[in-house]
Amino acid sequence: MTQKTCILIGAPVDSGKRRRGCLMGPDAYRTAGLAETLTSLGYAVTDKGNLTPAPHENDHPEHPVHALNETIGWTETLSAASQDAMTQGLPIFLGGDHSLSAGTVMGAANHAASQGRPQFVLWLDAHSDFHTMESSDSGNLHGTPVAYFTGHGTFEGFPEVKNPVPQDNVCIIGLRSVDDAERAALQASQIHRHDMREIDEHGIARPLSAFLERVAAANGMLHVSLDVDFLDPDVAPAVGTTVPGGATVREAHLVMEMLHDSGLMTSLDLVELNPFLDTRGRTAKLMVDLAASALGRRIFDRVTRSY
Ligand code: HAR
Ligand code: MN
Ligand code: MN
Ligand code: MN
Repeated sequence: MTQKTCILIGAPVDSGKRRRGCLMGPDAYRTAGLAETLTSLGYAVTDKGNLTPAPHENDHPEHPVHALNETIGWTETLSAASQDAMTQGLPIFLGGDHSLSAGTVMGAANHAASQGRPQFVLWLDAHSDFHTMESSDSGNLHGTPVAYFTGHGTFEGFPEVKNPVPQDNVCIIGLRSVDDAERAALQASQIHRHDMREIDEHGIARPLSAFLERVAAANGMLHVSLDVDFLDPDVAPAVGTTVPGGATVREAHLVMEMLHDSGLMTSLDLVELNPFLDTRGRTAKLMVDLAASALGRRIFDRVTRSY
């Protein structure tokens, strides 16, 4: 059997919002032992180091959209890197704020299209990130990538989205902070959305299984985007946009374990980690543990019933 390859790609994107610190994310994941952990699980691991944004015009500090040109530069870099890495193994993007997913998902979707396969996206987040540049009050582009890669809104200046991900192929789990304009747009969309109220009532496995069955039935490729704020801030404090009432450690691990069992995940983003806000690396370590679960680490063997 050929050894599976994980490709680590550092995406120190810090342009998607005003509070700084996500640029330290990739090195925090390295310090927390991501590569060593994946190697111990039997993967061949390649670390491509940290990327830089494509050349771009300087940003105007008064522009209502924060660091627009820098984010456009990142989208160009990351879409190319993502499409390329998809031919070499399973890319894991070490963020960086969530604006990076504009590029990573677009690159994955371009690759999927070249294979004649549909692209699906699992978005694990407190937020829906479905603003357009026009609807965003904050002007923070980390609140917009889902709109971008589904082809909703114009996104002038950004690379053209040649293979938009169909709304029906996107599933958001963990929602508990959605702005009014986003809510209206989401309700008019085909995006599958599962808020924390639903998770509380019915558990997290139900919507995830239903989604994974659809991905499998369509022979789809699956990009998973894990935002630190999907997790409850009590267990994952290192994020600028904490929202109380998030996923527990076990809920998050269950999602990752089910992803591994499904064999469907083809690319992964780890986003919004702000190591400047962490306490002794606990959030970075939890994110590494979650990635390990998604790639096959088991604490308990369900077949032999032994540790
Ligand atoms: N909806 C808010 C805004 O657009 C907050 C968006 C926060 N996004 C992230 N990633 N932190 O989910 O400004
Ligand atoms: Mn997000
Ligand atoms: Mn979020
Ligand atoms: Mn659904």
